[in-house]
Amino acid sequence: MRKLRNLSLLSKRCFSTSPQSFDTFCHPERSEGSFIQFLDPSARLRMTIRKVLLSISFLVLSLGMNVQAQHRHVHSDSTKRLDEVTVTAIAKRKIETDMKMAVSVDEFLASSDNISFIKRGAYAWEPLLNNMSTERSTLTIDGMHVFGACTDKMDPITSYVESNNLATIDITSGQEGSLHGATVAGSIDLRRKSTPFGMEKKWGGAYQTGFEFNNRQYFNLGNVSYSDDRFVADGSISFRKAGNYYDGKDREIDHSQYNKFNTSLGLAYKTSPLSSVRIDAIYDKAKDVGFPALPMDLWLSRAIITSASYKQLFEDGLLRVWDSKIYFNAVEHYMDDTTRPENLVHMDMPGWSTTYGLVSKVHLKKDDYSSEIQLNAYDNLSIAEMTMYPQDRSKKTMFAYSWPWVTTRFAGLSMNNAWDISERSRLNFGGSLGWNYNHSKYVEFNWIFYPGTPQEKNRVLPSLHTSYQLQINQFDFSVGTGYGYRAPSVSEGYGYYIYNSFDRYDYIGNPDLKNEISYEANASAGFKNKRMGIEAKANYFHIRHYIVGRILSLGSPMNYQSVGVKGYTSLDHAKLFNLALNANYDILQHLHWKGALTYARATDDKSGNLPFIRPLSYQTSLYFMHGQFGVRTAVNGDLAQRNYSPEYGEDQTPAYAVWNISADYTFSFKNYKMVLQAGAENLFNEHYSTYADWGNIPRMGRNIFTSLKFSF
Ligand SMILES: [Cu+2]
Repeated sequence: MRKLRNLSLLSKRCFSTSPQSFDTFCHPERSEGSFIQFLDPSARLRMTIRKVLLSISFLVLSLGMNVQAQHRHVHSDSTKRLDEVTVTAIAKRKIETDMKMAVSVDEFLASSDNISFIKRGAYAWEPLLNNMSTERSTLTIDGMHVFGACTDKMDPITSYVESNNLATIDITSGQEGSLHGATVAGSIDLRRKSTPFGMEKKWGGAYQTGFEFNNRQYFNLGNVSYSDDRFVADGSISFRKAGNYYDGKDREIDHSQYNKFNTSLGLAYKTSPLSSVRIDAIYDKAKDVGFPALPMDLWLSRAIITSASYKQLFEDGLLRVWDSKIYFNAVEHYMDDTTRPENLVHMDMPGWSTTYGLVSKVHLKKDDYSSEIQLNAYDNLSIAEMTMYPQDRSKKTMFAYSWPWVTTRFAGLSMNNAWDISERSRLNFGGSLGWNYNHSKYVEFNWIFYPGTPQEKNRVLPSLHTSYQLQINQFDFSVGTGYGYRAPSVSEGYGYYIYNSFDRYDYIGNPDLKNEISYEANASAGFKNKRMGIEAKANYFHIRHYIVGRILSLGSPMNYQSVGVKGYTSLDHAKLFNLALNANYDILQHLHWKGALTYARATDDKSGNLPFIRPLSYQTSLYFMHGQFGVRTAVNGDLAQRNYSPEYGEDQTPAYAVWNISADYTFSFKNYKMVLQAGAENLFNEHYSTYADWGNIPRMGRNIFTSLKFSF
């Protein structure tokens, strides 16, 4: 069996993006319990039960089974030149960046040019795709939906994986990313490692360790795999621990430490020559994580992410692969504001998110036509509480649900098709139809601002997209368009007094918000020969009913830091434009240059600026290798932010440039391949913060890093 493969690559043309960027809220402390009503006596008990359940489910699932197996590399003979183009555009095949081989998932994502980040500290950056916040993209792990349990976005799901259990990250821009569910900005799918079955018994593995001087971070990452013709096992374990970092003026940034533990296990068994079952589990725990830009830190966050899958291949006919997976994941998140002496009143603000789901996908292929059809279904329950205490902890003064037990159910069918019209041209087209249901158990909270709003809400979310790719000699071109809906997120629909420390407002969700509707156009052009490549990619989004927070006249702030109350509401429309230019040139056989430039512009319906839009940014790097040595140097920076938005709490951010350098040496020791690397980030100790650093917290100053990797 050769075949399938290019299916999964189908229409993923991705625009990758770059570092740093965006988002919205944060939290808390709140005070005087004006509104808040009742107490739920069962709350504590529930926490304990959940803990127990969490551990049980981990056990059960570790014994369980999951599907997925030989994903990889079955090559299609009809995969012509076009595929190469598509593949390179897709995603990086290795979790490391040009500068650094031992990177965190965030650092890796930052090397893509359509990703930017909102940073609230050194940990768990919130990824923005096409300069849009996480509500507007679908974030999945192998197609599984996982939702963070923090009302303040301290835990994007990228914080629950580790670089040594991922194979790659697929970033798909716009409606072409609708395969995993309704989206506006696109999709980010974190793909776990999954070793293929082999003919003979084979062990593989790697161990990486390192130390970074600025924040005294040390990490140990290990992974092993075993494969034979019937059985495969993949396992990984990792620890990271970092202290506070120091900025470009050598000042310590308080509350910027973190601790992370992550482990994963995957077991696959071949049930017949063409079928297999697989079970996977990831357990992640972050403890004592500081968020210098927020008024509180993270005491503990835990996630268990499990799945069981079955995969069947077919030798002949239209249907080539059928891959189905059931999954379960649970996340718990406990914030802690007692570490901040400036808080006179303390709040307990835990959150829980539990998701069950199903993903079932078929790959079809006949002659020049290939297709993937995917069914997605999930059920999520999001709960967040706040309990306020005065100095005397025994006197509880207020309790409220900031997510009042909100259930989200989604079911949708998506399809991506590719038709190779000729050797040089391909047409991609597809769409999806989804149903989104919400239920708020404690609707009393929603009634405080929106009296009589229904407890349940159903939404229908359609999407369509098409694109055309053409290759003429060394040139390739594409044009595409898309249309799609998204439902409001749990916070946008049902959030209750979620404090945003960026603009210092408390945010209230509106259950009756309209769906956002995106109209999108995109285009790219590239040239490539043996020595150089250059590519330009652009996209434009016109989004109707764009959801933002607007000041509400009623309601008083709950928290002494907060200046008022904002309700989520829809603008008539907003417009976003993104442009990325990339080039590379081989100056000598062993000396390579790469450069990138990104530009974005976004405005609301009154031509005012939208927040968290990256100013003009650039990156240029040189890579030299000789024998077993490699040396790289890179400069990247943003120009001054001209189009900022005071209305949404932004101030102007000046230009900055950061220079990085690293060197590595590769050698063999017995049967091990070893790589030793050392380098410096922000070599000149530039003091800066970016447009998307929450609260203008300065970024890390000079950081010397070292790492050692050996693999067998
Ligand atoms: Cu949090």
